[in-house]
Order: sequence, then structure tokens, then C-alpha cells
Amino acid sequence: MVITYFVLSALIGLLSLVGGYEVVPTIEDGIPDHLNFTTAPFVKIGHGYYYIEINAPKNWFDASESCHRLGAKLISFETIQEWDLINRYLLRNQIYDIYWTSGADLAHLGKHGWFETGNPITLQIWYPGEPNNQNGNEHCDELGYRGSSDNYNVLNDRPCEYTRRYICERSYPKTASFIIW
Ligand SMILES: [Ca+2]
Ligand SMILES: [Ca+2]
Repeated sequence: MVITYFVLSALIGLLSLVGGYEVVPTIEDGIPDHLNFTTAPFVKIGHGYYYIEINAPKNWFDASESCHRLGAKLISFETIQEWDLINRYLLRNQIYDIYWTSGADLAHLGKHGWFETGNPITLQIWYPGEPNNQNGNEHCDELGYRGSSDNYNVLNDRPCEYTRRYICERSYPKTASFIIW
């Protein structure tokens, strides 16, 4: 990203030097609709961009690596709104499965956090009685093993070696543009 800014700044500088143009750079959040820019395989849900792997189940580590190869990370629910939006999307599209999230207590046993953000899981989106670290072997957090009363998918800790489908999320895109006058 820093390199992108550097190249852009260098280009703008060059244009203003060579042509005597007035150059007005802008950086906006998101992607303007008129650009018709495809974000596939990521889908926009709320303000975020997500990839929902519905075919190939993988263990938690492999799922994490797979997200990174897409330039993304296993999903972390920072807000209850994000969790709500993902659930609505899964329900609306009738996607019923179990997905790895970035939740884990691998760094600090007994303390579940979002591995990809480093923040603790503070949302009350666990199935009742979870995380229970059954057989002392459950350290990665899946979404959707059991639903709440309204069919929303909730969290449960599982052995990280279990294979699950997974959801990746990408950081919110920005659009850099400049007007040459
Ligand atoms: Ca998130
Ligand atoms: Ca459990």
C-alpha cells in the first residue's frame, strides 16, 4: 500500500512538472458503483468484503493460509452488526454449514481471541456452555455448529485439526483517483 502511494505521488509530481497541469488527488473509502469493479470471489456484505468457501473443508491452519493466499484473513467479528449481517447473508442464501473463524485460544490457552486482530472475543455469540474445551483439545472457533433460537449461527470451540469450510474477509478497499487539469 505504501508503495502504491509512493508510485502515485511520483506520477502526480511528474505530471505537474512536465505539463504544468494542476493535479488534484483524492482517496475515498470503498469502490464507487459506477466503476463496475468486480470484487469476485469476494462478496460485499454490509461494509465488508468476504469470501465464503463452500466446497473444500480444511483444518484451521490450512483455512487460514488459504485466506492469506487470497490476500485476506479468516473472519473476525468485531461488532455484533457484522455477525448479524453475515448470518442474514447465510440464511438468505440458504448456506447451512460450519465455518472456521479466526477465533482461537492458541496464543493464550483459555482466553479466546480473534487471532487475526489480536483482540479478545467479547461478543456474546457463543452457544450456551461454549467454549468448553471438550477433552482439553478444543482451541479453534467454528461458526454454525449449533444455531441460536432464531437460527443464527453461533460459536463453538473445536479441535483445530477438524476440517471445516471457512470464511475469509478482506480489508475495506479505498479508491485513489486524481483529476488532471
Ligand atoms: Ca471483521
Ligand atoms: Ca466446544
